Amino acid sequence: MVYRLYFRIYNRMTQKKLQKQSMYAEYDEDGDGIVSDEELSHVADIKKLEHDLRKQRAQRRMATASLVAMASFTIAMFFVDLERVKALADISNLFYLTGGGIVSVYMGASAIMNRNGK
Ligand SMILES: [Ca+2]
Repeated sequence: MVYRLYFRIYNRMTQKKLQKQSMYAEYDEDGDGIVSDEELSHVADIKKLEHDLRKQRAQRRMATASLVAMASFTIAMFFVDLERVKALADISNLFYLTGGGIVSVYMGASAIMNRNGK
């Protein structure tokens, strides 16, 4: 009984509160100003999730940029004279193949990840 009371007092004394506008405030899930052990244990999961989201966003941007580049290249070809288009034919073929490859790999990978529930 005395031990339990002592433990509660000790617990209250050692509880660490966050300073104002702390960078760790985002880990305080219930907003009581204290990051508990349980909340700290979620930090690794949150960090991994944020990392995955950043990676997905970068991949999506890359695929979008490839689509936009291919579209604008195609539109630009209408305003270039025929000799230059013929001269660029080899390069533009590779350009379309790699652009299409990037987009199709992105779509395939996101479809597989959705199926796996990740
Ligand atoms: Ca808390």
